[in-house]
Amino acid sequence: MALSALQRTTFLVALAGCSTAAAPFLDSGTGNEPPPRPDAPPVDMPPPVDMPPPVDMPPPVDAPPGIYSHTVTIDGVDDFTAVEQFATTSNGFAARVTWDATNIYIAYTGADIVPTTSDAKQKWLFAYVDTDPGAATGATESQTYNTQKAKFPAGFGAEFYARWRCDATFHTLEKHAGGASWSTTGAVPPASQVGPYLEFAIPRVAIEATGTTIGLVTWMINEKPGVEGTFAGLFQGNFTNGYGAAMQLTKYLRIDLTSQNPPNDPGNVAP
Ligand SMILES: [Ca+2]
Ligand SMILES: [Ca+2]
Repeated sequence: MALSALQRTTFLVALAGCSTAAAPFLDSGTGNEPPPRPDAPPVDMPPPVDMPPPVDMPPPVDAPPGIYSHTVTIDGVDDFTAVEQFATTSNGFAARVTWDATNIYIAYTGADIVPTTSDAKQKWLFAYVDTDPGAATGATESQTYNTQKAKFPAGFGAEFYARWRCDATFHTLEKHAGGASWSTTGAVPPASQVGPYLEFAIPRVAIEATGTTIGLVTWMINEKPGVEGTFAGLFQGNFTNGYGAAMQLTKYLRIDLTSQNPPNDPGNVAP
């Protein structure tokens, strides 16, 4: 339908009112400003301000070293590395130790780890832990098995120990309860044994280890009457294998949780 003249006018005014792009120049009133020329060049945008060049980071100067950490999978497969290996007081037995933010990992190899070994129900692997080495706290001697125990090295006082019975049917985490008393905790260390290889983890939370160092001593015993013996101690030369009514240990592994040094670094031998 054709628009009437009045309708067309209203429609065009409405269009003009809506337009901004075509808004006419409005004199501000001074009358001195020349109207912009239709071909006035666009106002130049200021040139972009150059971003300042990246400041070179200064090279690290004596940057703090990383800390040593290695997570082991408890699956019966040996995944310890060369720097985590330790000779023991027995030629046929080797120890492995490493750690991460969550656990201390310990492994042993040797014929008596095989559950069918003779006297398997009377052979044990012990791992005693000092959560504050040097602080003169905790037990100065191990728990007695039959007639044997160990006396700890200077500076080592145990708060906990893990024990593994070589028939592979029993292992626990024990807590020092004062004097010669120990009590079994509810934390059973994850462990896996395959043939002559045993690996287990001691959760740092289970031993209430909140400091930056942890002391560790490990060894094995046979508690069978008549053939009692103490052997396979961590660190070759720690003690002389044999019957140990009070076997004097002379060395422990001092784990420094803030150090980049690997487990078998000579600096970790204490005292
Ligand atoms: Ca493993
Ligand atoms: Ca202690």
